Amino acid sequence: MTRADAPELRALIWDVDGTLAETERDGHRVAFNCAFEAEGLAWRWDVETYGELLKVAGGMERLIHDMGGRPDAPASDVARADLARVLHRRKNRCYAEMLDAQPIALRPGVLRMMDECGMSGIDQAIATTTSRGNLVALLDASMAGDWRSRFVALVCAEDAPRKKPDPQAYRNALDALGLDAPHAIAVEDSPNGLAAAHAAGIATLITRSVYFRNERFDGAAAICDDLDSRVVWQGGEAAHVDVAALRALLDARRLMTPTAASASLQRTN
Ligand code: XBP
Ligand code: MG
Repeated sequence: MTRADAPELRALIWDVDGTLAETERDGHRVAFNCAFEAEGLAWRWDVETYGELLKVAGGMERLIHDMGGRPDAPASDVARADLARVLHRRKNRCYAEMLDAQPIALRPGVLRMMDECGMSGIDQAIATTTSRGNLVALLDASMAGDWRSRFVALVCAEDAPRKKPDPQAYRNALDALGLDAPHAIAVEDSPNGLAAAHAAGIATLITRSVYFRNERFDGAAAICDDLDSRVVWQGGEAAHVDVAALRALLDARRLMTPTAASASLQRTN
């Protein structure tokens, strides 16, 4: 396939937690601890423990998973689910209050790339495992102006209840964009997110968040430490992520055999 007949890049689909901002370590984790305290529980999730728990996608699911290892958790599944609901609701309130009091900054290059996509006619959508309320709390606090108008679709937990690594959120985003997968790139930070986008057939740019600095991310289309840093893909690299780099990595991917496309892109620095 030549450059001329390669499908054009038409949309960027953004993950939220860990990708737009470091919301896991500094936001959700702290808010879960706030909820434990508010509900009179001595449970606390430190930075390292929470990193392990991130293997479980979804805050509610994470709570229930964690209760499995706690002798002081309710005994029955029903009672655990009830407590998880109470804690999760409280956690989301704590999260919104925290962000309102002290916004978490967007990661380097995120706003620049959103602006560049807007200027280049590349549509944007959100595909996240978190709730719409949490997304709104984050972006109301961290982005000036009418941020909603930047996105064709906001696909959140309410729209895609099957959490990543299930591809539901990404498939819904493609439907809303009216696009086939080869016209889109996903921006992700986690193995579950990469697996979800991959299963939807979408090439994925990994921007490593603090919790996933040392993951292998086999099958990623490109990897960077953040969008303002050097980005590498199979057969190319650029000093930072921009629209030209996104187009180049998509083109490079189309020329590849399936084996090369799923190969690992490890750090060379
Ligand atoms: C990240 C998640 C979420 C958040 C917490 O989602 O897995 O569960 O940790 O949010 P993504 P909730 O990376 O897809 O944005 O408590 O609302 O689940
Ligand atoms: Mg994420």
